[in-house]
Amino acid sequence: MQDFKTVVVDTDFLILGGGMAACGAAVEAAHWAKQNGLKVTMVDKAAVDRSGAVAMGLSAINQYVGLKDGQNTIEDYVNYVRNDLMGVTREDLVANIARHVDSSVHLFEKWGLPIWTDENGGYVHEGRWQLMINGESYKVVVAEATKNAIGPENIYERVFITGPLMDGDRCAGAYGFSVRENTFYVFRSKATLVAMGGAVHVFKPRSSGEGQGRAWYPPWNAGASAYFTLKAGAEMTCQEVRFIPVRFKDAYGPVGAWFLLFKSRATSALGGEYMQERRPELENWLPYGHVKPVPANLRNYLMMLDVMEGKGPIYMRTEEAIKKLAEAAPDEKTYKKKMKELESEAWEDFLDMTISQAILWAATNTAPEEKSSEIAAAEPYFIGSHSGASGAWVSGPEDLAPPEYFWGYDNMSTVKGLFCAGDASGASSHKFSSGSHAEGRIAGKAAIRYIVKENVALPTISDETVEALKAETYKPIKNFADNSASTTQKDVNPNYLRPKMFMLRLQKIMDEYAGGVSAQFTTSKPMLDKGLELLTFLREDAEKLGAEDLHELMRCWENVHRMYQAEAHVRTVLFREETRWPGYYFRADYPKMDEENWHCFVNCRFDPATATWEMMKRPILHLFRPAAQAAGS
Ligand code: SFD
Ligand code: AMP
Repeated sequence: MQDFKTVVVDTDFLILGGGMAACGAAVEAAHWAKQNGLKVTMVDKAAVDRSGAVAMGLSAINQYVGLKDGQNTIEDYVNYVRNDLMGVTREDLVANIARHVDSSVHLFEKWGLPIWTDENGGYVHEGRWQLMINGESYKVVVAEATKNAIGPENIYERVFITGPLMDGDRCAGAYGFSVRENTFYVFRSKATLVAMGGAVHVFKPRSSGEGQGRAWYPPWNAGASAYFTLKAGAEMTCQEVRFIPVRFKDAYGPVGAWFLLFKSRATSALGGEYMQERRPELENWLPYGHVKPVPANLRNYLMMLDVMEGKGPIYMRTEEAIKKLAEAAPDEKTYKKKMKELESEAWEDFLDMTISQAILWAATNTAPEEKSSEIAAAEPYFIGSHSGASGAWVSGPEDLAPPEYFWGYDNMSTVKGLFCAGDASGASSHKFSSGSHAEGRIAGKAAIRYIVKENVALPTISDETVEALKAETYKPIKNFADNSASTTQKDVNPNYLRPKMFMLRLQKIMDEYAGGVSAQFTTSKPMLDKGLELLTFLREDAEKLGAEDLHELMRCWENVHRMYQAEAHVRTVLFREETRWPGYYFRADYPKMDEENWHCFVNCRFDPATATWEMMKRPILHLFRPAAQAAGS
């Protein structure tokens, strides 16, 4: 086996990840750090310019409250989020993000992001909360501001974070490895922010075989946030709340612009509009069945009912929507011009953020103004920033959070010195790219305050600890190097398991037992129990992962991270004995919502010392009017 050198980096505030939340944290923390003579360091497994979910760009900013123009109030946003999550939301966290998100959007614009404006200079809205952008360079713009704020010399790119560095009960940094060089990194810090995104490819994707690797959310967000916080011993929340997005089938193009901007209908192959025809079903999910917009999972559910009755494929009626919008034109010439404009907007929507969808349209001779496109419910994702809610249980802001939700510093997890934001923090959905950036800013400021106020010192980490973490990190390299010569076919070896096979096994377990696509998103106690048993064997076999090179080493650890996310999910779905989010998953043995017993958060904690899990209920406390009411789209 090769030699791997060890580099120890000392910093005050360590930011893990280089995505939207991380970049928000960096710009805000840089300001406060400068005033206090502190150092801020960022570590990303990729290159910040094009890392994370916004790598390809985006075509909309999905959270803009518009407080400046009095368009909406914070309470409006909280109501919208609470309703969309079937009542399960930390209102203090959502409100805190909502009151800061507009300023992140204004910063993006100042830094050079083109936001569409109308003839009066106002922002063009996609829907009530969403703004249209020319977003192909969104991430580059946000990254540039980050580099300017903390200095490129403080950004470590292509360094994969493996796990947390602990100093007793506080988080004191992280360790990981370069995916390009033989270097093991130990980052010692006074405060650490986890912002390494959500988890993709925990479940078997619809795109397997020929389309393997394709997904809606980025496959390189592989559960590092969940692993890190679990391994640090932090309490986690909403681990059952996976997100199933409806997407253009096979290339995962988002649907928001079609439903909201183009005002398209989705119909079954027979022409029926499930959102109308199936409306009576919503009565079974009150009060949430009555709110506007209909919660995302219930929209999914109504579509799934059509699919289960054999009425598929389901189509986004793009040609109908485009023609309807153009028909408002007063004459033929304006009509033609409008048609061209809409056609280019339709392509731009995907070229800005999901290029593979535009390629699929081209490959299948699809002109959206002429032909409908199939849509389908995708496989489950773990993402605290969109319409899922999984993540760490974090402290709310002092002025809004009730005592049950407050323990000192905004966005600090239940572990001292460990902060979380974006996909990494839970129960505060619908923050998207802009809200994640804003939440990063909130967490970044709080982390600096924590360092200064608590006068935190750098930890002492023994050489033995460093050597043990290093040996654990590179074990897959050793497994492979020691054993690969014993067989002629490197993939087949009794002494190690390559990461791809490991991932396929994890995905199969989750798909079949935890309610994936091929199980029609349905599971039950016996299925979950069996899934847990199989996950136990998988955990044993994780010791035998083998990596041929540094790239495969990253793949090994990504899959270990996914496995922990999977177990947290299975245990939480098992604990919550009801079906609260039909359309995300169904408990066949508890097919109804049970407000009396389960109007609560389900939290869990992994004890790293004993490798045991603890499950608990936490109360949902309302800060705003809890009435289920129209919140608008
Ligand atoms: O319409 C490690 N999102 C959308 N948000 C919007 O505001 N508008 C849209 O139009 C959106 N759409 C959309 C979106 C996402 C995707 C993939 C598509 C379309 C195709 C959602 C947002 O992008 C999302 O909510 C935020 O980006 C979340 O921010 P954050 O910071 O929680 O995650 P990140 O940006 O993905 O960054 C994660 C970072 O972690 C790094 N990382 N670093 C070190 N070690 C490890 N082990 C690591 N693992 C991960 C990553 O490299 C990255 O830097 S629409 O469809 O909804
Ligand atoms: P998506 O493209 O599905 O990620 O959605 C982008 C934004 O539009 C998110 O804020 C969604 O919640 C919202 N959205 C998507 N479809 C609908 C719909 N049919 N009704 C209301 N809001 C929607």
